[in-house]
Amino acid sequence: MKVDIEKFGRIAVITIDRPPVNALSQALRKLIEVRLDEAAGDEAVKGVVLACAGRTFVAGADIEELGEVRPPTLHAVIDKLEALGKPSVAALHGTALGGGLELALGCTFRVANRDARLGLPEVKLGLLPGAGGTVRTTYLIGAEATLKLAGSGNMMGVEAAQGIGLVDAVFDNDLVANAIRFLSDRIDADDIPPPVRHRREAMPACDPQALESLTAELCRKARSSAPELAAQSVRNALTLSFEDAMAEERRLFETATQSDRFGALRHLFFAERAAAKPSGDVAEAEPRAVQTVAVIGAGTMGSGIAMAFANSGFDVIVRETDEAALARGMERIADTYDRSVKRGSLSAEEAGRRKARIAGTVAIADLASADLIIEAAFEDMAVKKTIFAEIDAVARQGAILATNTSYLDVNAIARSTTRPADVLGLHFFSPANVMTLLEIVRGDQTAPDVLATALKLARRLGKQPVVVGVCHGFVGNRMLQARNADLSQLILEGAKPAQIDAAFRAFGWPMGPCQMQDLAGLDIGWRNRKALGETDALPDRLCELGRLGQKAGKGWYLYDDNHKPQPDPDVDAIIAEIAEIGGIARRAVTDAEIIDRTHGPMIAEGRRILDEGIAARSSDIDVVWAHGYGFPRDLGGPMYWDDHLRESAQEKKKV
Ligand code: T1G
Repeated sequence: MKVDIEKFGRIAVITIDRPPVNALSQALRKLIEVRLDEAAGDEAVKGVVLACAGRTFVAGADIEELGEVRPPTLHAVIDKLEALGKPSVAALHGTALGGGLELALGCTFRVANRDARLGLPEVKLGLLPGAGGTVRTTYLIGAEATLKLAGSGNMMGVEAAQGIGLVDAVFDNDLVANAIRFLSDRIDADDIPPPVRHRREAMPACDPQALESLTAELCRKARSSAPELAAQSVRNALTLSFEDAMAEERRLFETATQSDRFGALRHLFFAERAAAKPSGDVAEAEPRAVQTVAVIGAGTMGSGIAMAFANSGFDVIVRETDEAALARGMERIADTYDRSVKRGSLSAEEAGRRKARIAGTVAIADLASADLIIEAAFEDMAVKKTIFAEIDAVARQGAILATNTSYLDVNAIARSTTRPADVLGLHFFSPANVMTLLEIVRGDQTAPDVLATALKLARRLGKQPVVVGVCHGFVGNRMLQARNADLSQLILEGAKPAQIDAAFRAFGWPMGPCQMQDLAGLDIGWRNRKALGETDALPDRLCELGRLGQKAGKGWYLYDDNHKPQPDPDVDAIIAEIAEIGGIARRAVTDAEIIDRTHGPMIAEGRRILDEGIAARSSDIDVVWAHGYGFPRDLGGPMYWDDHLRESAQEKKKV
């Protein structure tokens, strides 16, 4: 880690260098202060360029150190930068995020590489910017634009940033040289604005009502109240003095860093990166090259997987057994892209490029050129073994053969080929072109370079990978079965479906288990139980009565034309009848009991999964649940919640 200073005539260039992302640790802040003092004290220096080495400008404060106030604070460094008494320019490349953007706001100007991006992602950690990001930014670009940035945590491109005055110039290359020239020209033209803290008068006007509705929308999208923090601080920037607004921002920030929510979100931040990083023999292995991907099956999963790869620039071949099925699959893909274009989330040109990357075929021989073949056929072991024997016969040497199975034994599938080392599971979650989780199922014989390839593919697909071992349902679905195992009993004892779903939503889930089963179709569980020779009287009865869920207009609930779930007295009658047959006395069931009897077994199953080595880390399980099942991120994942938050939540309930 170092901070260099070099003079180019009257301009001093200070270069920050702390791989991998120039995160602002306490030690780094000290080194920056030393260089700022040097520049301030050198009469020959008339201007300062602040740049970074490596792949990005400062990507924020060091998240590891957040919550510990260790001088010099970032505030102090930015204040020193502003008080240089000489104009300065931040030269932005990569991702200038959080404290990095705040540092840049301490400069007179900001210039950037055309492909750079800026953001205030603190909200994704349950925080708000803590070093002027809601105050100086509001002065520069206005309250609404600031809240959009700080309340969503999304990154912004530099053209857009320049359009709202966050960036003063954009360059295609030679960033530092251009920054030096930019600053020199401004000095020569005596065109130097005051520090950002003094630009409040020029602040764009703001409609308070628009701010309120934007805040509500941001909280809804985030499924969290965290955006409220940034909104409050932006409002302070409009009404308080700079000093008071900054003091309030600092107070809100320090309080937020002590919250359970921040602890949970920081846990997930590092857990996601740990899960994605190759380790052991996989870290030593060289990933194989993959450009052409074949997908077997063009149903819901197959078409979603095909789009996921096409969206990331791969060439895709979709194979179905007959022309009619292939046509349906290709039509499903085209319709999905057309809907995205209609919604405005994708340009017609980009949709055309993505569609053009997906070819269809019924000839298994056409898969011979594929680097990776993913089977997404019917969830039946005999069907999968037949398919793998077929593709084993045509696939080129070195091709990777993957199954998208949600539950089945990947080792048994691998044994149906002559190349078990090339076989693994790639368990996508539906819709595969949207959901971020990818369970990478490592078979007993899967080669390390095949795992390394899968991890590299996940990054290119923008997926969150978790490597899991082979067992029925791997990590997520195995624990989901445990979570729902007592559901019928709870309902027969007295907890209605609507109460259970409401208790889950109050916990933070986007949807409860009964509504989720209606959405997916009750017949999925019914088919699985029959395949295993098991019964579950209540949902079995619903299925026998054709109450298969939302697609049938009724399941646990009755559905109106807008698919809105309504409690159904007929279901209450079915519950009462089956409870009576089973001699189950009905009683009031508390929400706490509902959570205990669903989340308890799920977490116990997670502990068994760890003991069996199916998951390498407890935090991997949290990542599976946060990305694949909507476990509330503010609670860190099921294992983190059980280890750190469950007791205190129960204590709070007792008060
Ligand atoms: N602090 C510490 N480590 C960080 C870090 C950070 N801010 N950002 C990344 N890392 C580590 C990460 O753990 C990984 O480590 C390596 O860098 C590569 O990261 C006062 C309080 C910048 C877009 O939230 O979004 O500023 O695993 O795998 O995919 O108001 O990292 O290699 O050991 O993610 O290329 C606000 C978080 C902080 C940005 C790059 N900033 N980082 O993505 O690499 S709070 C953020 C990212 C703050 C101020 C507040 C991404 C990235 P390892 P990576 P990437």
